[in-house]
Amino acid sequence: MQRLLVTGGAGFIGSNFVHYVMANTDNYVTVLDKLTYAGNLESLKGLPEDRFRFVKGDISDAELVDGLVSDHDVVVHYAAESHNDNSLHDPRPFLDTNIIGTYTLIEAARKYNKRFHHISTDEVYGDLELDDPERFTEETPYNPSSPYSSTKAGSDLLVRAWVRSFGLQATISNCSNNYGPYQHVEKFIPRQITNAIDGIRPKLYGKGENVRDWIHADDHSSAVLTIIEKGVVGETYLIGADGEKNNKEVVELILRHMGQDSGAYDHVVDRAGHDLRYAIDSSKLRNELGWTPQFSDFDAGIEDTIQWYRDNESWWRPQKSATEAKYKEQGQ
Ligand code: NAD
Ligand code: TDX
Repeated sequence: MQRLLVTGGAGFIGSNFVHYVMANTDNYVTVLDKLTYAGNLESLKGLPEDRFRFVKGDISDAELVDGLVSDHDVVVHYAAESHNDNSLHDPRPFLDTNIIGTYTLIEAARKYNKRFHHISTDEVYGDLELDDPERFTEETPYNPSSPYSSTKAGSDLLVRAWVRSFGLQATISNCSNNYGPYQHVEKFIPRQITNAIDGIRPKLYGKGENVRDWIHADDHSSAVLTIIEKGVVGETYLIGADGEKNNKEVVELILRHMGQDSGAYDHVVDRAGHDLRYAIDSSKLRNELGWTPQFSDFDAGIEDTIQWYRDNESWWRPQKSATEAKYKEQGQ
C-alpha cells in the first residue's frame, strides 16, 4: 500500500487515474486540486471513503504543499492549465500553475526525498509533417509551439534539472491525446459530441487535416502506474497507443455513431500556430517496463464515450453554454 498525492485529481485525466487506482490497487489517494473551471468534484463521486481524501488548494501554495508532500509516499502531478486555445488568449495562468506550481511541488519532494512522477504531453516536441515516417521518441528535441506546450516543456526541464542537480527521485511521462469520460466540453471530442446532442453543427478548425494520436484515459492510467511501480528514476517515458487519426475522420465517426449526417459539420477559424501532427513511439515503455495498451478499438472507445456523455448530461451541462459563448467570440 502506498499513499499517493494526486495533484489535479478533479480534472479529466487525474480523475480517471484516481478511479483506476481505486479499482486496481489498495493504495490510498489524496487529491490536491484548486477546482478551477476545469476541476469538478462530481468526477470523484463514489470513491471509498477510507482510501480517499480531497483537499482544495493551489499547487503554488508552498506551505500547503509542504505539509501534504511530507505526509505521502509518491506525488503524481497532473495539475495544469491544459487547454491550448485558452493559452493563446490568456497565457498568465499557464505560467503560474504549470511553471511555478511544478517548482513548488518539486521543492517539497526534494526536501522530503519523495518519489515524484511528472505528467506531461507529447506537445513539448512540437509537430510532425503529415508524411514524416518518424514519430516522437524520448530523444526528440523539445520544440513547443503554444504558450500551453511551452510551459509544459518548461516544467519538464525543471524536473530534469532537479533530478540532476538535487537528486530528485523523479520520472516523467509524455502522453498523446486522451479521450474518455470526464473530459471538459472545451476539448475537441466532448465538444463535438455535446454539440451533436444539442443540435449544433460540430466545428472543425481549418481544413481538419491535423492528426492527433488518441489514447484511452485508462491506458494512460495503467502506463502511469507501471512507471511509478517499475520506472527508473531520472528517466522519461513516452506513452501512446498507435491511435493516429485526423480531426475530420474523428468528427465524421462521431456523427455516424450518433445517427447524424457525417458531413454535417462546419469549418471554422483555425487555431493560431496549430500543430499539424503528433505521433508517439512508445517502444521504450513497452519493451523496458512491459506495458501494453488495452484499448485498441478507437471506434468502440468513441461509442462508449458518446454513451457516457449521453448518460451524464448533468455532469457537462453546467459548462456547455459558457464554453460555446467563448468559442463564438473567437469565431470558433
Ligand atoms: P484538466 O484541465 O481537465 O484538469 C486539470 C486539473 O488541474 C483541474 O482539476 C484543475 O482544477 C486543476 N488545477 C489547475 N490549476 C491548479 C492549481 N494551480 N492548483 C491545483 N490544481 C489545479 O486537464 P487534463 O486534460 O486532465 O490534463 C491533466 C494533465 O495531463 C496535465 O498536466 C496535462 O498537461 C497532461 N496531459 C493531458 C493530455 C490530454 O489529452 N488531455 C495529454 C497528455 C498530457
Ligand atoms: O472545436 C474544436 N475543433 C477542432 O478542430 C476543438 C476544441 C479542437 N479542434 C482541433 C484542434 C486539435 O487539432 O482538434 C484537435 C484536438 O484539440 P484539443 O482537444 O484542444 O487538444 P490538443 O490541442 O491536441 O491538446 C490536447 O492533447 C494534448 C490536450 O488538451 C492537452 O492538454 C494535451 O497536452
